[in-house]
Amino acid sequence: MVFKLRTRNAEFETGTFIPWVASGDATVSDDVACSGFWTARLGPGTGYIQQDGVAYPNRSFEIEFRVGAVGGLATSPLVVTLDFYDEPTFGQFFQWEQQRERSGGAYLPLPEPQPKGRLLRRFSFTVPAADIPTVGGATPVGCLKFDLDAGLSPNNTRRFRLTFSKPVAGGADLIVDAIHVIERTVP
Ligand SMILES: [Ca+2]
Repeated sequence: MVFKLRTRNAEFETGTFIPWVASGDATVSDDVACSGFWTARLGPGTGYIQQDGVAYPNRSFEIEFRVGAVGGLATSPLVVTLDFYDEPTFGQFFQWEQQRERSGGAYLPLPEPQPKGRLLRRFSFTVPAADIPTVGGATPVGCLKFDLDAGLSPNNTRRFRLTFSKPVAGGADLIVDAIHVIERTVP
């Protein structure tokens, strides 16, 4: 069996989002993290983070991550989606990412967010607000760890798009950290 870790900057320890793309109230923070020192932080409004990557067809996918609510009660769920696309090349989105990386992470306007290609399958999972533990104190803090079976990538899969979103404004900020997409060959 062959496995690959498909997310890049999975732990946010670069202190930047690159190559994640963030929208709305989403920051990279070193106040309180689930692992290491840095984490993605969503809130107080709505927001999401998203990453595109290479994926092969007919592989089994898992999503690992940690989540916590900083210093109070979560009132928003956390929604995870993993989309599989058939487009073999990266579009404007990826070129933008490369350009941003070369420029040292300088601000560039966000590109058109729609990926090229056809959506083949969507895996979606919601962590209810009531299940997200309140965390605080010295970093790293004890977040809730998930290990989701996201099923098989369909025929013609060439790329994934992973999104974590806080869809409801208000409540404690959510931290999401140590995000790994694991692709395995099926025995
Ligand atoms: Ca981290």
